[in-house]
Amino acid sequence: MTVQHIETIPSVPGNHNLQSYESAYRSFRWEEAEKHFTWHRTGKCNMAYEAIDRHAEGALANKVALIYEDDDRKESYTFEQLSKLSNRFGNMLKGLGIGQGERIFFFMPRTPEVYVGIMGTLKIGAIVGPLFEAFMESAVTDRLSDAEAVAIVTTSKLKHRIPRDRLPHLKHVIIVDEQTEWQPGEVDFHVAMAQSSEELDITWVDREHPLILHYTSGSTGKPKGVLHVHGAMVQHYLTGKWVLDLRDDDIYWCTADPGWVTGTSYGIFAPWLNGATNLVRGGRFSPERWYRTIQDHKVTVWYSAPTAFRMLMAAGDETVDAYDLSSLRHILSVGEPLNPEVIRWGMKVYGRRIHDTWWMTETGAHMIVNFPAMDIRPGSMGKPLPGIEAAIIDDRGNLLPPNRLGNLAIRTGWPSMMRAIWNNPSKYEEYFRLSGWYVSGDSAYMDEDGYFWFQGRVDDVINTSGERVGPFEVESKLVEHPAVAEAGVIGKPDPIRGEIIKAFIALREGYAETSELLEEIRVFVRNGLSAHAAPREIEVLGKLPKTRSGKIMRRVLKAQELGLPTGDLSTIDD
Ligand code: 6R9
Repeated sequence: MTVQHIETIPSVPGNHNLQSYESAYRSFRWEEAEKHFTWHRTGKCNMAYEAIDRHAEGALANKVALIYEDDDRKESYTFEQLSKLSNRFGNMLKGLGIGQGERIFFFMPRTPEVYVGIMGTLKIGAIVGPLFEAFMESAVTDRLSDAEAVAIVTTSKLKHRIPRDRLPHLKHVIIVDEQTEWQPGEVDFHVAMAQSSEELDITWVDREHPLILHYTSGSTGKPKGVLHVHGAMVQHYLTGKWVLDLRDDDIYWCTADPGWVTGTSYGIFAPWLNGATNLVRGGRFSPERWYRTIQDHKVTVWYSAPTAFRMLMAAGDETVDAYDLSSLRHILSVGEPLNPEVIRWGMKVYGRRIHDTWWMTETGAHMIVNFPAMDIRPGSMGKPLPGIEAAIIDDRGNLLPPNRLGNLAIRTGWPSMMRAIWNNPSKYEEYFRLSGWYVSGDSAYMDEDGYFWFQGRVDDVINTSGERVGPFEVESKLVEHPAVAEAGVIGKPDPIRGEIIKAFIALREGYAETSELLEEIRVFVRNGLSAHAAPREIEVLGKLPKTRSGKIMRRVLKAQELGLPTGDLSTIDD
């Protein structure tokens, strides 16, 4: 493995919510942070109370909690309004006979109804199940039947993907838009909301009470239902404060859909626990519309993903120049490794650092991040959050020394850790097979200074001529080449070398595939990284297969290359 960093981008001095990482890390105790919440006094809590009602009862009642916009709708809601609307929704569910612990799914575009509905569901102690609107019938069916969902909130267009006859537990289909014909079991959201009281006695729950069930796809087999609890709020709150660096006057925009954990932990819980104004943009990605959103709403904190930043980079610097993005104060990224080239480009066009954050559906909240008050080493995901012990271990659980590639693991027992895989205890146990550790399935190393460097999923690490190569460093070098917009790298079995490196790339606009160009790209990687890391094969694709959350699906590239079954494709982007 090549260790070749120490490009550093220093922090800009300023008033960050976390001023000194080192001292916070040494002295931190979760118990201190927990004092912020009701259970400290009463033994009971509720996420929706802390996120919405607490503010609605206090000084922030008339502060805008949610700004919503898509190409047709532009709306905003104060904390007080959201409190009343979510009370109505909670009462609506109660009226349908739904109670604590039952599963309510949301299968629709991310409009305000989703945010109201999620809060209302939590207020009565029921469990939220968010789904991407793009899921087709079998993906929806798998998840609803595994969770034995009793109700689903959806639209007249999407309801046809919900086969009621195959879902015996599903009693209610709540439709949020207009339709002319109503089937038995369908509920008119607007009528039922109007008929429900805006007064609700919130259901106080234990901190271990289930909150949300996020389905995440494994590479093989059916999706796993990752279960989180209300007590996760401590970590959502604290990371909102320290990592997102949220302040009172921030306009915060997380670009993720609630179907992905980023769209709930950081698109709902963290900002509202911190009393921030949360902007939600519906509709699909477009560089122009995204920049317009930042400009028009004066977005200050922006949380997005490498795939989006790479697309913005490919759209060209002129696009950036056409907008006033001077409101931006803090930019963050999650979901995939953040290529150093993207960070350098961000410095050039936004004049700001993009802060990488690493975590997973299973971890529920940030684990390893770049804090605003910390030097960034481009290509590194940063350092563990205070209260989190991260390590690189071998397959038997032994700690590995710095700069050795191994399993990225976290010492068990942090507040936002998943509490179960729904209906699948043995899958849950697998994560904890090395005593005392949560094994992430990611491959990484830690440098001498404690920065963590992601290399790939453990299954994606390539063994070529006896060298272990992480696909990420090859991909990052590839996207430094001006012709390459995106890259996905796999190991392809080879009788002599074990595996060879094969790269799939998408070209930037204005470039055509020629054998000279591909050779130039190969030489570029060889000179920039090493001979053994240079792809022996490069194939140009129109676009790379990605998940709905923007992750390049290397296992799909590999399966296709080898003519093998592609496994679960329910989360693939179309
Ligand atoms: C939040 C989220 C988790 C997997 C994770 C890793 C990859 C996420 C990353 C990253 C490198 C980062 N991943 N953040 N890889 N650098 N900053 O993405 O959850 O959808 O469950 O995915 O995503 O491989 O294990 P989830």
